Amino acid sequence: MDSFEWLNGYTVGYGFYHVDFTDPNKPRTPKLSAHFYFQLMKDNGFPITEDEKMLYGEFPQGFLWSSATAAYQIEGGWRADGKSLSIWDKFAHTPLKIFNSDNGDIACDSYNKIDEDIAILKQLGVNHYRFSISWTRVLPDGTTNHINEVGFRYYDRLVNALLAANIQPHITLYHWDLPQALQNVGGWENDTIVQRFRDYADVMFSRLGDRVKLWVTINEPYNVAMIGHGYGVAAPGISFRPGTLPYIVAHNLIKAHAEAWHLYNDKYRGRQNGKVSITINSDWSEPRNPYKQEDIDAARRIMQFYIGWFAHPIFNGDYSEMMKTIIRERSLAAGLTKSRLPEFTPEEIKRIKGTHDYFGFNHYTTVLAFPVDYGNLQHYDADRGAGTYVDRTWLDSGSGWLKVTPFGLRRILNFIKEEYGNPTIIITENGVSERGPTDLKDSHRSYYYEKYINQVLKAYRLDNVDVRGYTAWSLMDNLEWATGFSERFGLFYVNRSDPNVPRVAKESVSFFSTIINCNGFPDPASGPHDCLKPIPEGNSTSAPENDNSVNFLGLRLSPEEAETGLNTTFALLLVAATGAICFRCRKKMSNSDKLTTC
Ligand code: PNW
Repeated sequence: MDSFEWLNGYTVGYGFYHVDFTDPNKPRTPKLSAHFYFQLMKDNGFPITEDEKMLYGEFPQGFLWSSATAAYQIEGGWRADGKSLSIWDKFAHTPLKIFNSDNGDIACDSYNKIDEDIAILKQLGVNHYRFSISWTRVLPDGTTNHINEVGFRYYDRLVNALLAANIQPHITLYHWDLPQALQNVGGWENDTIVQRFRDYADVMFSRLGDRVKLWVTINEPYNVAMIGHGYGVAAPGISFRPGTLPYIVAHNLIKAHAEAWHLYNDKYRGRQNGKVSITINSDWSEPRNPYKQEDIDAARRIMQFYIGWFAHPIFNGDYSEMMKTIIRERSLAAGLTKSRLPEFTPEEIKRIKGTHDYFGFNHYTTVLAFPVDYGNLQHYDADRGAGTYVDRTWLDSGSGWLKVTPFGLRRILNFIKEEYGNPTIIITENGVSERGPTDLKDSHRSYYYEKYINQVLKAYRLDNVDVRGYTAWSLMDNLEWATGFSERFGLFYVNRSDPNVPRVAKESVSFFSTIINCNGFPDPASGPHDCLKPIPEGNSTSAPENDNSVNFLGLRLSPEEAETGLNTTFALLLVAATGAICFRCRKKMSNSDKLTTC
C-alpha cells in the first residue's frame, strides 16, 4: 500500500492500494494494479488472452474490401474549372489554423490524377473505393441555381474509370467541405441547410446513381458538430457556444441525412437499387477501473454522447433518454427555461428512425473513462460528465489521440449489434498514422491492420456481428485536416515535392492486399495457401460480389476471356503434356516408383 516514502513523505505512492492519509480511518482502496497482480497470481503467469489470440478463418463471400479518401484531403484543384470555395478552403487560408500553414490547394492533385489513383487501387486489390464529392465543385454557390458541368465531369470520369477497373464506387456526399456561400447564411446552424443538402443529394443521385450503388450522406457528424462547432479546431472553427451550437448543428445534420435518405428511398431506389446510409464515428470507451461503478457509468455516458448522439435517433428513434435527461436537468439547473438539446417533434422522430440501409462506421481507438464534475459549466463535455485518458502501455501512432487498441473494435462492433438492432455494418474507415521522416517500411501499419481486421473477423465469426465490409483509411497520405500533412495515414506515400506528385507503395500495401486476396486469415495448419503468395503488381484477384468474372490461373477474366484462355492453354498443354507425361512415367517406372504419382 502507499506509505511513508522517506524523503518524499506521503507524496509518492508505490502501493497496490491507495491509502487516504487525510482520513483518520486510513481507508485502503485497490488501484487497477492490485486487480492486475491478483490475476497474475491466479493465472500463475501470463496466459495469452482471448483479445490477443489470432483467429484463423475467412470473411463471407462478397465481403467488401475498400480504401477511403475525402475530396478536400486529396483533390487539390481548389479553384479549378469553376469550383468555388468551401469552409475548408477558407479555414486553411486563415493564419494559424493549420499546422505548418499547410492547405489543400494542391494536396495529392487527385483532380488531375484519375489514372494514377485507379492504378494504386488496382495494385491494392480492393473491390470498392470510398471517396467524397466536393460540393462546391459541382454546385459552386451550394444551390442548384447553377450546376458546374466541368466540375461534375471529374466525378463522372472517376466513376467510369473505377467501374472499368472492376472497382465499385462508395460515395460520401459530405465529408466536411461545406460551400462557404452556405456558411455565410449560417451553415449547419441554419435549418434551411436541410433542403439545400437534399437538393445537392438529388443532383448526385440523379446523375451518378445509375452506376453508384453505395452512398454515405454525411461523414462523422460528431466531428462536424463538436470539432467544427464546439472545440473549433476544424472548419468553420466556431468555439464560443460549446453548450448549444454543437447540439443545433447535430440536429440539422441528422435531419439533412434523413431527408437525403427519404429522397433516395422515394425517388431513386426503385430504379437504382442502391444503399444509402450515414457514417458515424466513435471510439470505444472502457471504464478506467472496470470494478468501479462510477467509471462504468462514465464509460456508458461517453458512448451515449458519442455514437448514440446520432445512432440513437436514426436506428432507435429520438435522442437517448440519457442525453435528454442529463442535458435538460443541467440546463434548468443553470437557470435556462428549456433544455439546450433541441427536441424532435413526434413526426420527426418517426421520419428519422429507420433512415439507414447499413450502419456506416468509422473507428480508430479506445479511451479509458472516469467521472468528472464540471459544476454548472454549460458545455458538451460537462454534460457528458466524463474525462478520458489512455493506458500508457498502448502503442502510439503519429496522432496524439490514436493509440493502438485492437480489442476495442470487436467490443464496439458488439455494442452496435446489441444497441442498434443487429444492423448490417460496413466499416467505412479504420487506420493508423505516422509522423516524422518518410519511411516506406511501415511495419506499425501492417501490425495495426492485421490486429484490427482480426478483431473484425472475431466479431463476425464468433459473435455473429453482421459486418459486411472493411475500409482502410487511407489510400494515400493526404491533408490530415488541422494537422496538415504532418500526420500520414496512407498505404501509399505521396511525394509532394515532385511536381508529378507520384504515389509510392509503403510495405503495408502488399500486407493489406494479401489479407484481401485471402479474404481473411487462412489457417497455416491447412496450408500452403496460394493466396499468401505475393501478388504481381496490378494483377489483383479480388472481385466484387456482383461481378461475373472468373478466376483463371490466378487472373480475373471475363467468362469469354477465360473460355478463350482455357481452349488455348488446353491445346498447348496437350502438345506439351504428351511428351512430358511419357517422359516422367518412364523415369519413375524405371525408378520403380508407384505409377499413381504420374
Ligand atoms: C476521420 N479524433 O477523422 C476522418 O473521417 C478522416 O477524414 C480523417 O483523415 C481520419 O479520420 C483520420 O483522422 C477523425 O480526433 C479526426 O478522434 C479526428 C478524430 C477522429 C476521426
